[in-house]
Amino acid sequence: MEPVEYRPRQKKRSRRCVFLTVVAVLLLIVVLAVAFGVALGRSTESFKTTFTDRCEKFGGYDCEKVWSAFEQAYVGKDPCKVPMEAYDPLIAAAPFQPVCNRVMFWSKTKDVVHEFTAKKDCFTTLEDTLLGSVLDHLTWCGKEGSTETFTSDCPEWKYCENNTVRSFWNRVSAGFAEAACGDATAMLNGSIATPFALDSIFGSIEVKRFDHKKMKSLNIVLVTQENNVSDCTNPSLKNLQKELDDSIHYTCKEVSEAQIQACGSDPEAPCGACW
Ligand code: N1C
Repeated sequence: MEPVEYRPRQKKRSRRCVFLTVVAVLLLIVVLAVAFGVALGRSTESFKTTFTDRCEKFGGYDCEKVWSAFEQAYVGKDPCKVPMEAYDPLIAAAPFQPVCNRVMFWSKTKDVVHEFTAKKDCFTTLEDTLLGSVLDHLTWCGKEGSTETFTSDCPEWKYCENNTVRSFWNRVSAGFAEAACGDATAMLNGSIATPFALDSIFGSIEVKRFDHKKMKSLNIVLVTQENNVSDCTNPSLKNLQKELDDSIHYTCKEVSEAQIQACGSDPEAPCGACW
């Protein structure tokens, strides 16, 4: 019963214990690192798959080439330091064709507009073009020192203005607006106090890019609801008119959301003059 005899064995056992714990922790780190790497790779792969699938479905483009032009804008960069010009090569790879008399802009009315354009083939929105349709509803960004595309934890606009996604929409919206020709339409929201907001993409980018040599008129459809807040005399719409070149004819009409929905559902309704 001399405890002294047992001490060396206890020491040996506890050393083995420490050794096994260290090995287990190292193994866990390796497994986690591999899983994380695979997950990252998958995020790039699945994003690229969505991109190319949508691009192939659209048809008429070399989607590998469009993907490379897209990727170079943000991969390996701080996601807060991607200016809209970073997407210039993308626009060059998939240029906007002029759209005459069918172009539809919108601001704070995305759902009404797309519900209408989905039912009736009268207007072309940015989401009906290759770049708009491929990237709609997606989030992406890069990271300094990485070749990956990340789809989560990308900074929002509130956090930094020159972020990957916002700069994309700014750049493609600019290209889309420059190509607008003939009579153009814009659906604005009559349920808010400022239907034409200077800090919106429509207000800060598109209206400033209209080419008066190509565009004849801008026709505002102010989408109203029962308890409407704004009408065509709204001061923000005066700001809009001030932004337009004198040679672009301006009109504004208040149209209820119900009427727009009815126009969309009526197969006999003419394209332009339903409201
Ligand atoms: O800031 P907005 O509207 O005025 O931008 C809308 C305006 C439209 O005329 C489109 O041509 O700019 C174009 N556009 C899109 O097509 C688009 N699809 C998806 C701008 N933004 C677009 N998004 C996303 O919605 C994008 O993330 C951007 O920040 C919002 C802008 O919506 P908004 O404020 O209602």
